[in-house]
Amino acid sequence: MAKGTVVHKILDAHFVSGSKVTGEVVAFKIDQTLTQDATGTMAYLELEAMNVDKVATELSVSYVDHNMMQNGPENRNDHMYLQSVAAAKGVVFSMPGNGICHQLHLERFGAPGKTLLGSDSHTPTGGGIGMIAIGAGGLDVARAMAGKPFRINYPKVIGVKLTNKLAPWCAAKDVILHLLGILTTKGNVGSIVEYFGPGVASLTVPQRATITNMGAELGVTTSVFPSDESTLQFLQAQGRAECYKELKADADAEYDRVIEIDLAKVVPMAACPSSPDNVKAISEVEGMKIAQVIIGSCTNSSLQDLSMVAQVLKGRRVSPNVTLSIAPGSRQVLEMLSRNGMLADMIGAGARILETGCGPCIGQGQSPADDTVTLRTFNRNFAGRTGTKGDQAYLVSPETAVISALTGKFTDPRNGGIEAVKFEMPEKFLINDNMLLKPEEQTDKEIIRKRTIGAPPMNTALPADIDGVVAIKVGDKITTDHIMPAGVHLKLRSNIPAYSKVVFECFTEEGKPSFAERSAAIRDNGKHSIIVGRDSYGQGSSREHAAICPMYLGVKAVIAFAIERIHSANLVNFGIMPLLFANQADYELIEEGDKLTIANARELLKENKLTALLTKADGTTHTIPLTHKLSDEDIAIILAGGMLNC
Ligand code: MIC
Ligand code: SF4
Repeated sequence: MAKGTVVHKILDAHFVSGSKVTGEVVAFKIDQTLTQDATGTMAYLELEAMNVDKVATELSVSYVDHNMMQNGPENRNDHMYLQSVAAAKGVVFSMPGNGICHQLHLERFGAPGKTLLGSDSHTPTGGGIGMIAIGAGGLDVARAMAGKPFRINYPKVIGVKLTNKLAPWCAAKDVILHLLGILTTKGNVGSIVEYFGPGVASLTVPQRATITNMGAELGVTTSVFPSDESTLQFLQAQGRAECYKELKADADAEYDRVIEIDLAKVVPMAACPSSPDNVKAISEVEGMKIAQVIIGSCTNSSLQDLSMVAQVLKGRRVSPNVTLSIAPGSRQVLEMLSRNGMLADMIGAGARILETGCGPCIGQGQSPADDTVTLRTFNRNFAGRTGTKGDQAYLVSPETAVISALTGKFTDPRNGGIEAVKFEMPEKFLINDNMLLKPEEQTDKEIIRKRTIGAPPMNTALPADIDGVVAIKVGDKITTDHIMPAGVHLKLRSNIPAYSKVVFECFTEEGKPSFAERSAAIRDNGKHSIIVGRDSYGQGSSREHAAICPMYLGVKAVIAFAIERIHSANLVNFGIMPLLFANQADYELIEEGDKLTIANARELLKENKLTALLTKADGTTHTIPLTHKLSDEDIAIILAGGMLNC
C-alpha cells in the first residue's frame, strides 16, 4: 500500500472516521466547496431542504458559468435564485461573466493542503495548486456545506513521475492526453493520481491545472501536484501568498503504481472522436481539413494559454476556411488581455471572442456544421456534445489549435514555421474581485424563487420486491451526456418534469417511444424500470440529474459491469440501486422489454445476495446473480429512498 505521498498527507490531516486501508470507506473534512449554476440550483434547493441556516465550511463559492445563453427566462431565474440563496446562506457568489468556476477558483481561492468538494467533475483542477479537490453530485456538496464530512474509498495512489521538460510547442494538454492513452477512461475508479519527480518544477500552476483538470477523464477520484516554488510564485502574483504551504511527498514515499513520463519525449497529441482516450499523435492526423477551431474551457483558457495564442495570431490571419472562436476562462484573463493589447491581436487576426464561460464546451452555441472537423481545446468530445449529431470533435492543445486555425488543416505546431512563444508569469495578475459578491456585502437576504425554480424531487423507500422491466439496454462507456443531455436542454436543470423527457434522448429511434414514454408506461402498469449497461457506466460529468430524472421516471436499479464513482454515488443519493452483474455473460441474455424481478430486495441488498429472475417474451426464465460495492451507509440511504429521506 502506498505511503508518504501528498495524497496521504492531505487526507490524513482531514481524516474524520473510517479505515485507512485501500478500498475501505473513509470520511474526511471538507474545507471549501464550489458549485456552478447547472448543478447549483439543485444543490442549494437540497441545502434548503436540509434546513441549513448558514454553511459550515471555511469557504463556499457559487459560480455562474454554464447556463449563460438566457434564451428564455429560465437561466436568469436560476442566477437570481443562486445569488439570493448565496447571500442568505453565507456563500460567496460569482456573477455571470466573471468566469469558469475552476479557472476562477484556482486564481482567487485555491490553497495548497486544503480539501475542496465541487458539484462539477472538473473540480480536480484545484489539484494543480496542491489541493485534494474532488467532483461530486450536488447533494454531496450540499452535505459538505452543512458541515458533514465526505466519504470516499481510501484511494490507491498512482504516482506519475515526470522527468525533463516539455519541448517547444509541446504542451501540458499533450501530457494528459499521453496519460489518457496509457490509463484510458475506464478501470481507474478508486485511485488518485499524484505527480512527482524532477519534471514537476518545469510546469507552472496553470499548466499543472490543465493536467489535473483533464485527469477527470481518467475516472480517478482526483489528481494532485506537490506545492512548491512555482505554487508560491503563482499565489504571490494573485496577491495571496499567505495561502502558501509547501507540500511534497516523503523521500521514501511509495505509490501503488508508478508511470514515468519523460516530458521531453511528449509530442503534440489529439483525442479523436468520440472519447478523450482515443488519442493519437498529431502526425497521424496531420493534413486533415478542418472547419472550426475553439480555444477555451476550464482546461485551456488561462492567461498563459491565451497569451501564447495572441502572440501567434498577431499580424497573421485565420484561414478563411475556418472559424476560430476564443472564450477566455475568467474576467481576469480577459481584462488583462484587453489592457495589454493581446485581445486586439486576436480580433485583428479574425478570431470570434466569446463570453467568459463554458459556452460551446457544454453545447451552448457554436455547434459545428454537418460532416466537418472541429478542433477544440476542451476536455470532452463525447458524441453529440457539440450539439451536432455525428460530430467529429478532436481535443487538442491551444498550440495545435491556433496553428491549425492559421493553416486551415490539422497541423503539428512544430511544423507551422512559427517560432515557439515564451510565457513569463506576470509578477502581479490584475486583481478585480468586484464580481465576487461576499455574503456580508449582500444586504438583501430574501431568497428569490421565480416560477421555474422547483423543489428537489423526493423518492419513496425501496420496495420489498422490484417488479422490474428492462427499460433500456446500453453498451460500454455510457456517459452522463448520453443519459442526460445538456446543450439546448441545459436550461431545464431546475425543472425536473420537463428535463426528464429527454433522458437517453440520443437513443430514441424515429417513430418509436422515448425512454421517458417507455418508463411512464412501465410505471402505469405498476412496475419498475431497470437500466442495463456494460462497462464504465456513468462516465463523465457530476450532474446528479442523470440519477434524479431516471428516479423521477421510476427507475429502481441500474445493472452494469462497472459504474463510475460520481454517478454511482448520485444513484445512491436518490435511492436507485447501482448493481453489478456477478457473471458478465448474463448481459447477453437480456433484451429491452424483458421482465427482471428482484425478490426480497431490501433484505438481500443488505446481505449482498441479490438475484434477478429474467423472464423473456417467450416465457423462458434465467436466474441472474447480482452483486454490489455499497457500504452500509449507502444501503441505508437506498432503503430510505435517498439521502433527502434520511
Ligand atoms: C461537464 O463538463 O460535463 C459539466 C457540464 O461541467 C458537468 C456538470 C454539469 O453537467 O452541470 C461536469 O463536468 O460535472
Ligand atoms: Fe464548463 Fe466545459 Fe469545464 Fe464542464 S468541462 S466546467 S462545461 S468548461
